[in-house]
Amino acid sequence: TPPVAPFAISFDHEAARLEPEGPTLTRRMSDLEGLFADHEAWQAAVADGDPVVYRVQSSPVPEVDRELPQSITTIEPGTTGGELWMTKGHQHPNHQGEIYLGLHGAGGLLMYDGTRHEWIDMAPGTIGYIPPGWAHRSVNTGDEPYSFLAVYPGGAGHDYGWVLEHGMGARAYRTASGHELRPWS
Ligand code: S6P
Ligand code: ZN
Repeated sequence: TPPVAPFAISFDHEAARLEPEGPTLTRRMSDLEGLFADHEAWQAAVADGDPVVYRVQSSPVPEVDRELPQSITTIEPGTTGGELWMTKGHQHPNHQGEIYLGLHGAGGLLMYDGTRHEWIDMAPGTIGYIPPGWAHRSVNTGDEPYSFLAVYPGGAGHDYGWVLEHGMGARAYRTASGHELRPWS
């Protein structure tokens, strides 16, 4: 793929959209198999309408080495077996860093390096830094959609199997007063 020519991307903060548009990815509950601790609650949610859990909308910068793609993820509010709705989570196989910028709603950025986990509360204006080698998952901790902008190296790659194999170190649950992290189960 040849490098793209310079171009302007309009960042519609209110709508949480990038224009021009590249690919949009929609993840439904059925796409999150094996990720929630409560498998029966997950199955019930799939059977009960298989709701959209999150969408990822990208600008047209390709995911290839040395390019710098961006995307906006919007996670719907909800819980499954008490566990807050979240992204699948992945590791970058080439161990490259990434930044997230909170746009709307309340969320969390859970990171795990295979030994330790870290959590960053994400609000509009928060930049969450993901260092190389830390798997990352985003969580909606609020009761409205949570959106953030991600900027990442095009050659980073996305390893989803890593999370299935190693977990994320902790899980985020809804509580009466907000949310809490519990040890991985
Ligand atoms: C890409 C970046 C995000 C996620 C998106 C969805 O490196 O971290 O754009 O892809 O938030 O999460 P996931 O885990 O399904 O890719
Ligand atoms: Zn990433």
